[in-house]
Order: sequence, then structure tokens, then C-alpha cells
Amino acid sequence: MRKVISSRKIISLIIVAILASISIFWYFNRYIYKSRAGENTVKVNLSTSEPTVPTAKDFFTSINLSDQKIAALDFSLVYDSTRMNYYKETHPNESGIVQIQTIYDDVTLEEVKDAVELGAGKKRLRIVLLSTANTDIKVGQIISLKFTSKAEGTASFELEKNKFFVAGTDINGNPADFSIEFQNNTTSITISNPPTPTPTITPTPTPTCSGYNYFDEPASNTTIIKGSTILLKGWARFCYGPAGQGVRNRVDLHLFDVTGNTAIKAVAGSVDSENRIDTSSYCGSGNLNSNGWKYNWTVDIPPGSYMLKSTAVNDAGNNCKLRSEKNITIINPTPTIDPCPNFAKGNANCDPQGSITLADFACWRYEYINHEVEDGCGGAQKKSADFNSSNSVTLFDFAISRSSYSRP
Ligand SMILES: [Ca+2]
Ligand SMILES: [Ca+2]
Repeated sequence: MRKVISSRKIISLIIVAILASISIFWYFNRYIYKSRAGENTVKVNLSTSEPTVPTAKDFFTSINLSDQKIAALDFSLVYDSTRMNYYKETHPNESGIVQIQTIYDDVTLEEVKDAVELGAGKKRLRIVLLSTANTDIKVGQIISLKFTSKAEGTASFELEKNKFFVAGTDINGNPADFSIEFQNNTTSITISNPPTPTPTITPTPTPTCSGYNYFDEPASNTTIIKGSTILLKGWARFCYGPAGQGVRNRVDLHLFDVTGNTAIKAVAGSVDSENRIDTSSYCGSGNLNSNGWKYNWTVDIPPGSYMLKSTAVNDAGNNCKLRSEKNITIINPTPTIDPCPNFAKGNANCDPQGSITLADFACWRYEYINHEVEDGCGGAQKKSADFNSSNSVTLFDFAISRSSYSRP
């Protein structure tokens, strides 16, 4: 009997113990755990968008805020200002803030200040963000800040722990000042440019076509009278070419418009060569070489400005040419003054207007009768009134003069 009671007691104790354990677990689970989860703490983690960037590239450093509904933020970020710029520093009219979850529609402060107390090369960026959004504030937010890399090296960021403030709504819907649990308040990025590839040294190719072609005469901008003959000359020597050094297939001359862009006509092909001892030192020329070229051109083109081009050709296939050019101006010849205009029509007194008047009849008559030219008739040359060049002054000459007579 005593043993039975004893067993019952033991069983009861075990049951009580089990119930107690369940109760404690339930209590812990219901209150202790939830209460811990409801602690007004925001976890903060600072990171960069990539481990390494080259210079002059935009990147982000991000602040990840987790576990709470956040409505207001005020923090200071210290960064290496010698190695990077905050985006707003270089773009004053833009914001450097990129919100992954857009909830802040009222940025009340975004400024960069020199953090002189932290030493040279550091700046403090202060950001204050306030949300006036009607929608529910999300649990956990990421704020990214845009920077531009500037100089190679390790660039560091630090969220100042004593300058980080977060407020929002707690789990019960009440306003709350959150305490901060920093998982990472510092991070860094390596700014490094990829090594410059060693330039490949390409061997200098042997020139396939080179040498000299000089257009010596006429002088540049020479004025040439239409109808005259002018000497075009120069010299050309090939140093390299498919047909070989010193070989010259021919020299052609062409006329272009003054711009040199529009060919007008060929002036001459395969012009004559001549010795130019003065050019014998060029490209292995021997003495008494035939580097020179020349052409006597009778100018048969209308007045105007032109360009003459000389083309020295190395090979029969026209693969290697050397050109030179001269600007020229063609003018009409100055008209010669006829000392006795209209003489053939009867202007016996050679008046400069060439008019046929009674004075011309008088000249003819005097000569017809006296067989000599009257003073004042026939001009400076004392021309005979033989208007039709018949070697005699006859009535026919009068008839010529008469037919051109214009009565006053
Ligand atoms: Ca006359
Ligand atoms: Ca006559």
C-alpha cells in the first residue's frame, strides 16, 4: 500500500513537472521571445555595391536597416574624400540618395561637411530623411548613396555610431525611438584601374610608295596670259615603289578647278624628262640623272583661277603616284589698240572712233588727185587711202568709204 502511494506520488510529481515544463516553455515562447523580438532595435549594416572599381566610376555604399518600421533617419557617414566624391558634390542639383524602397518623399537635409576633426582627407556626409508617406512604412529599408571613385587606393566608409538616429513605429503601432545594433558600421572599396596592357610594338612597315615630286615652275599664283606658252617643270624621284627605286613610268599634268577637287582636263601625259644634277643626292640618284620633268604648255583655257597638278607615276599599274600642284590664274591678253580703226571701211584720217565722215572723203580725194597722202591723213603711218589693199587708190576705195558714211 505504501509502495502504491509512493508510486502515485511519483507519477503525480512527474505529471506536475511535465506540465510545469510545458507552461514555462509556453510562457517563454509567448512572452519572453516575442518581447525580445519586439525590442526597439534596428540592425544596421553598411556595405558597398562592389568590392573594386576603377577610377571615375559611380558606385554605391548601402545602409541596410532591418527589423523595424522606420520613418525618420539621421546619420553621418565619414568617407575618404581624397579617393572619392559624393555624387551631390559634383552634381549639386541632383541627389546622391537612391532608395531601394521608396518611402522617403521628404529629404530635409542632405549635406556634405568637412570632418576636420577626423583628420585630413576625410569628409562627413550628413543625411536626414523624413517620411511623410501615408502608406505603411516597410519593415527594413535600404538606403544607397552614390559615390564616384577618384583616386586609386582603399577608400573607407564609416557610419558614426554616436550620430545615428532612427525613429518609427514599434510592433504595437506606437511611436518609437529605436536603438541601433551595428552589424557593420564600416566598409571599404578598392579603387584600382586594370593594368595598362603592354603596347604591342608593330614593326615599321617598309613604305610601299614614297619619294619626291616638286613642281618648280611656274611660281605659285603666277598669272598667265591666255594664248601664251609657259614652261611647266619640276622633278620627281621614287625612293620606294612597286617598280623599284628611281624608276619613273611617266609624269602627267592635269588641270583642276581652283579647289583642286574637280579635274578639268589633261594638260599632257608622259612629259619630257631632263637632267637635274641638283637632285642627285635624293634616293640614290646618280649624277646626270633624269629626275627632271618639263613641258611647254600653250595656255588654251578660258580666263580664271585653276590648279595644275603634276603626277609622277612609278609603275605601269599606276599603284604608286606622287603629286604636287601649283595655283595659277589665266587672264585674257591686253587688247592692242588699233591705230586706225575701221580703216578698211574708209576711215582715211584714222580718227580713233573709226567714224567715216566728210574728212575721210577729203583725205581720199586729196590722195586720189595728188597721189600722196595729205598731212593729217592716214594716221601716224601715213596710210594710203587704199581701203581694199589693192595697191592703188581708186574710185572703188571711195565707194567703200561712201558705203560706210554716216551723215550727220
Ligand atoms: Ca574718219
Ligand atoms: Ca584700193
